[in-house]
Amino acid sequence: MDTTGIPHRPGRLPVIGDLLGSNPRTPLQDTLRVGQQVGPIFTRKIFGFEIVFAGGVDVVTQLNDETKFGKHVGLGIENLRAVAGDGLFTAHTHEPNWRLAHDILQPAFSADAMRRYHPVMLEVAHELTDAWDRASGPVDVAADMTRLTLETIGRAGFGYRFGSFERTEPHPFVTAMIRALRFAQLQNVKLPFVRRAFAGSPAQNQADIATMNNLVDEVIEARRREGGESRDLLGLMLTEGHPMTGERLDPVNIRNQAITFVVAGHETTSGALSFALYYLTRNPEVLAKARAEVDAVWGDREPGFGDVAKLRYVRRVLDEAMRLWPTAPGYSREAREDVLLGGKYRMRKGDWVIVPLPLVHRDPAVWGPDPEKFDPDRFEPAAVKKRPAQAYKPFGTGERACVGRQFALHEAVLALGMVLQRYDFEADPAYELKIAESLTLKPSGFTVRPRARARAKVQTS
Ligand code: MNH
Repeated sequence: MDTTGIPHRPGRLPVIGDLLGSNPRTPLQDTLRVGQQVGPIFTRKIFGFEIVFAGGVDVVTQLNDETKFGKHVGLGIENLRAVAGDGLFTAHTHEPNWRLAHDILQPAFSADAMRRYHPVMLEVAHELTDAWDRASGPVDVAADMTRLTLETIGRAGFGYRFGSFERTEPHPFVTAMIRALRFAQLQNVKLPFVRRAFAGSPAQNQADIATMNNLVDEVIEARRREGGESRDLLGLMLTEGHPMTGERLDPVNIRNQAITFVVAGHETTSGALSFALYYLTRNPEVLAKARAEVDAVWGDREPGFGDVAKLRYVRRVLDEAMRLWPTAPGYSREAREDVLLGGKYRMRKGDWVIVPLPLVHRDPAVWGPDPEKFDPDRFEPAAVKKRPAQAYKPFGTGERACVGRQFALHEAVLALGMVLQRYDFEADPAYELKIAESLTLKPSGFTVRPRARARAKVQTS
């Protein structure tokens, strides 16, 4: 798009542009720094390749208008098509498979479906607490939350056990997935030697994609052989047609969806849980309040399906953690027609901009003078009602927003409630929050020492 007049970081250089302010390991955090310095609409340019970002609530309200803008599949997401093809997350909205899969899979995220997933989620949460009961020292929070969420989507979605809590090394699928995602993301790095140093070789990438495809194909084959009535994600994809036309998903698309759901269905939730626990250990009064809620609502009982949504304060803790560190940290919006961005900058049909969510979620015009402060009360219903609707978008926007939102929230509130019910946490007071960026965000190197609470004799049925 025509970027004339859009502000950028001071000190932009000829040829390399803003390269000196950028680290290939922390593109998002670099972008936040620029946005906080330069303003709600800005560009970053590296070697003649210039990207427009919009982080103010006003301009994002314009961008989230579905009549004027839609999801743009570009940059990192476009690169991911090598891994996930036309799966839901990486599909262009105009590809017929997007609507087809969206409509077929919607029932997998209904309230009824959540009720069916609850026992599975509970079983996996118990595997986490079993592991923490046995732990003699500090546990790596992000690693264990990743075990929890991977295991949950594997079992609830596909009836597949990764065995995450029995392994010391990650499942081969996970190793391949992490490398393939990094490879895809780093294809945007403009300096070839830097790209190769961080991303690994194309041959390795081909092998990684094959590893992922092979496992998914095996799981699908096994289900086809065994049949069964399961109405999980895989069951719906294999047996259901479109509710209106009866059209079915083709086998290649089913594989793309399977990889999409495993990837999209665990990293983000795991990061959200990890940040929530981080903020709980840093804010003792918040932790006390959250625990008091769990004790009052659940007591020592094992939570049933209906008990999870009753943890309103625990949910606010998660909401607030995802405000500061939305683990899917942004999305792109593409103009459906010629428009003026922010009333000033000309966008032609097809031009696109990136919305870095941590900037939107810190806009002082909406979030007040101290947006960095962790305060779950920001999500009390009255406070939410006072804010513009577009000020908080951790699950994206419009028809391409997250389908897995209810799944993630049920899983995360359940797991957080269970660890609050069961443990006191001792965290290293010297730990300083360090954010690891991949496709998603996670606190890196954050550990806690979980100790069984004196009163906790939680009944297990
Ligand atoms: Mn999820 C899309 C965030 C959990 C499956 N997800 C999105 C988008 C955001 C997002 C943001 C929109 C991206 C874009 O516009 O380009 N998702 C999250 C967060 C969590 C999360 C913050 C957890 C916390 N997501 C989940 C879970 C699943 C899932 C769990 C599956 C079980 N998400 C998806 C899929 C899409 C998506 C599939 C793509 C939907 C579509 O475009 O039709």
